Amino acid sequence: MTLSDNGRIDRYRTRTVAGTPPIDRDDPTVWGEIGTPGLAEFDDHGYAILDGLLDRYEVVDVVAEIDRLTGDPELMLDERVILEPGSHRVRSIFEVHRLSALIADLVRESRIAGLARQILGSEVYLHQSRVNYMPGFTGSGFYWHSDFETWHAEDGMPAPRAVSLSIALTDNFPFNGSLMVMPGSHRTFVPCQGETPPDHHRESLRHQEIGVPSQQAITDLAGKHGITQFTGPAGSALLFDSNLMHGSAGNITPFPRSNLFLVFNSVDNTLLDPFAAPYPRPEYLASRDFTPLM
Ligand code: 6CS
Ligand code: FE
Repeated sequence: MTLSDNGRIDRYRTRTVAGTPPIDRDDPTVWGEIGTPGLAEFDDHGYAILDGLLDRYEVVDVVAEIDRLTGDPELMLDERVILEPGSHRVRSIFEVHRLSALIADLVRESRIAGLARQILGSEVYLHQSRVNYMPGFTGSGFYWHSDFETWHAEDGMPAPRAVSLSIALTDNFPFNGSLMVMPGSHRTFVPCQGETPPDHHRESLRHQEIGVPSQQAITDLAGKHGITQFTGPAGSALLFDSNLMHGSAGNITPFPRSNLFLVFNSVDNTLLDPFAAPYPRPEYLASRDFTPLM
């Protein structure tokens, strides 16, 4: 246990100048009843695949909603829209639950928010929502990272008591940039070397350079846990722990890949000041409205 720069006890110290070795996570993964079907596996692997979470009609509705958003020229000037590096194509749109009533309603449904409540053993609120697009031919990937490392350092999330749900809106093949995960890696916290510069967060969403683990740490984790990939038809989903090591390669196929990404945090794990950044990121990346989803 060490102290963060502003003197708080910090069990997940990261972004130091010199770098520090990986540590065992001392928080649980499943905070609810472990006896609930499927939760023991989630606890072991740090993720679960949900086949057919949305049916094909629901996928069509969500995709139409997102096409409406990307077709809105005014929204394209909004800071919530992140473009691909070196192009004008949309990479991510954040806060989609505020831009779309259909998505807001979907998030609250018990088959969605209820999953997070079961794992986190408490009421939950939405920490972040986004749509990620990986266009065909030119889609660039996301380098290996733990989401919790960023949320802790830059958003002030105290503990890895959050889960992400990535709902496939297109088919995910092994060859169109689908997400790779290291099963079981959620039990290890990998601190990243290098202080967080001010105002880097938008660039980091295009191409992450701060908050990336060392090649040695990735090599060790991959050697211990191996790598698997989430593939499946549109409507299937991946539910994963906030500290699971994951990443994706680019997409040179003609088949685009998009997903709706929702992050649920426990109401008992609400954000503080950042643990390793000069100031908090904007609310469209890290909500400070902690109202439970009902
Ligand atoms: O910024 C975020 O909240 C998430 N996105 C990226 C590209 N990295 C950190 C975290 O997963
Ligand atoms: Fe991520």
